[in-house]
Amino acid sequence: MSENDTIAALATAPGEGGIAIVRISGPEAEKMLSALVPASHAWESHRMYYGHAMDQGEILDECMAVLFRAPRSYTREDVAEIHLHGGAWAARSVLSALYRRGVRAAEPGEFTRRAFLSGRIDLSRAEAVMALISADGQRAARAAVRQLEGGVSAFIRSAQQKLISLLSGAAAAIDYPEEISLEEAAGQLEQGARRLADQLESACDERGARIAEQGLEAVLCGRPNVGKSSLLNALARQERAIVTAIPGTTRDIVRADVMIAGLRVHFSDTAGLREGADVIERIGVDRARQAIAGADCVLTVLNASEPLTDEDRQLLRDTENAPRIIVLNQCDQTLALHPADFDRPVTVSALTGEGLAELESRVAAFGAGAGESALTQQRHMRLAREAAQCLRIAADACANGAPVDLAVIDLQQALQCLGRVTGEQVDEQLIDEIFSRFCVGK
Ligand SMILES: Nc1nc2c(ncn2[C@@H]2O[C@H](COP(=O)(O)OP(=O)(O)OP(=O)(O)O)[C@@H](O)[C@H]2O)c(=O)[nH]1
Ligand SMILES: [Mg+2]
Repeated sequence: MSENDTIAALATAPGEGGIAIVRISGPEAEKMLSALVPASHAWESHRMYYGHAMDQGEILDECMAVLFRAPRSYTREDVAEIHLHGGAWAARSVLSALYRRGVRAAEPGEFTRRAFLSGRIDLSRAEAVMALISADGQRAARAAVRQLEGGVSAFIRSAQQKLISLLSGAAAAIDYPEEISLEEAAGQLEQGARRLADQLESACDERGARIAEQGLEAVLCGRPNVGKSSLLNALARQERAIVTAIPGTTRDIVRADVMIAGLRVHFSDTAGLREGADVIERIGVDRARQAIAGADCVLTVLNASEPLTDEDRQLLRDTENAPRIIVLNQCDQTLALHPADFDRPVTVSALTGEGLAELESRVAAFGAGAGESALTQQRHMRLAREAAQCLRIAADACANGAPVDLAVIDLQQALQCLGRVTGEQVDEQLIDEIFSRFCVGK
């Protein structure tokens, strides 16, 4: 794959839509634009023109077109965009006319890859572009925008500077032992390395990053017939799970996705927990237990109109150490349970909708702060942890009286890890791997 030929792709999502944008990047972009959108004017950069996309004397579509001259463009090359009416045909015809003229079809992520290779954005920003495209909630999008604006780059740069100053302190002690004693240097290095390792580790919030990106897992559990399925339907605002007055109605896990305050929440309704059920229901009960164990938030549902049963008490004990909310359902009926007897319960009625808004905000509270740590991408967090580990090895070596030069090797390794986050130190294979996850046209 040559890096300086001219490439083109559909930049908007395929299918029906208001407009379809064909994007062209490379040295031939202006020539191709002039060939496909004949005009009597010269193409002024960054200006939108009205015209017609033409091929072999035939009008393909009415269009708007714009040229971004290098280096003020997405890729830093000449970039042209032809905005056509949405729908497959016009865009496909324009693209095939371009390919016939020798333009190459862009690989997934190739425009962003060029932006990276030309030095316009670093690797963490390129990854942010992809994260933003795939973000489906406000949380995930906000984290991606922060990264796109250089939040990750700034954090990594400041960590690199601290590391470099540790390294230069060590180098000074090695070169001028008469001025700085090696013990003193080792002491400073140890302290500084531990502090930086702490900072790097606290910048990684894996749970929060997962919740922001993929959503919060909330599981409804309780004995049969307390109203779990009814609650799921009320929260989802649609009839997802079957509701009947027969205990043991739900056997498999039923899921519903709900957006609460910009956070995606995956609610799972489970089989009512009880002993001695039939084979199918027992499997359901096992699945329910597994779901509870993996949940970010457990809704322990009780029927407020009935006194507690042994099963309820067992469930309250089983979920005691889980991130849980006690839900007293069926509050539209005469209460047999007193909210004051429970730890911060939410009183609701799946039937009337009472208390549901409070329940939602209590659930969303389990996602508070999600996606707000300095690093939110798996690759970045892995590298930051690796760097922190190298720093701790260096600090331990200093504490054990090892020569300072030895610690320097670990510090340099930590520096390399950080360089891989922003892409100063990357190999071709990693770049290929990252950009191949993009969609075509980005
Ligand atoms: N009055 C009243 N009835 C409710 C409420 N929630 C559920 N019910 C009724 O309680 C019965 C059981 O409801 P489900 O939602 O199927 O209960 P479940 O916990 O999913 O039961 P299993 O699937 O058997 O474990 C149904 O007849 C519902 O109509 C409520 O808030 N108020
Ligand atoms: Mg049910």
